[in-house]
Amino acid sequence: SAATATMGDAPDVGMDAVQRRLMFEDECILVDESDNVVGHESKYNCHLWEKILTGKMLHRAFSVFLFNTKYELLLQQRSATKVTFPLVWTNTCCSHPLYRESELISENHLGVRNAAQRKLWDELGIPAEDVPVDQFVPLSRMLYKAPSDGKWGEHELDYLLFIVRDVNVHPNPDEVAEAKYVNRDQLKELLRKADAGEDSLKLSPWFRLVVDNFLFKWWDHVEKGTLKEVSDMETIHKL
Ligand code: DMA
Ligand code: MN
Repeated sequence: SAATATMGDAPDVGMDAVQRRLMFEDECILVDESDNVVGHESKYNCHLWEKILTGKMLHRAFSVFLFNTKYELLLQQRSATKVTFPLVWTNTCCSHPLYRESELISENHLGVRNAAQRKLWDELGIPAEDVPVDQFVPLSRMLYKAPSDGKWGEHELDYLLFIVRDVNVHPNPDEVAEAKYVNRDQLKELLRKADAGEDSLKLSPWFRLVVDNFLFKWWDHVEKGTLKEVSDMETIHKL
């Protein structure tokens, strides 16, 4: 239980109340390396590095990349109160489909699409009607593991979802410190600064993996309107 897990656990005492609630309420979907559902586990346990090291906490996640019709990508800086990866810059929105009927639907990846729509509203105040579930283009899946600070980390099978829409954005300060659109040159400048350690700018490890492996080639297809041609939902990239 929550009480047992946190009892006498000094580092959790300072955990933000909103984030703590999500840590225990959100039930993540455990998968094997082929993305078969094998169980479920609290968001809290899924992100404890000590448990991740057992290899039993691999869970399903998604990363949304939202472009406006000028083909600029919306980025967010995670809030200071996030338990994992606070204040890092990353793609538009990331989270987990939850262990509930509406988010477990495998047909056409509808469960992951529903979760993406839910979290775009939660994190960025983007209304559901601005991001219809059929407008997400699932491009691929990647498997990665990354430590955060202290006792936290990620081990995820991450669905990469692209969407091109002009939307209303009202960031939720519990989740997002800042949100901004970037074109390719502005993103390259951000990458340069992060690499040089300038302005204490940090990028999330999963965003970095997508940038280094896929993003610029997929951006061409965003601009040409040919994203569906490069979608490959058969391969799971182990990065
Ligand atoms: C988890 O994101 C998913 C990825 C791809 C890192 P998160 O830590 O932002 O999850 P949540 O928004 O549910 O806290
Ligand atoms: Mn996760």
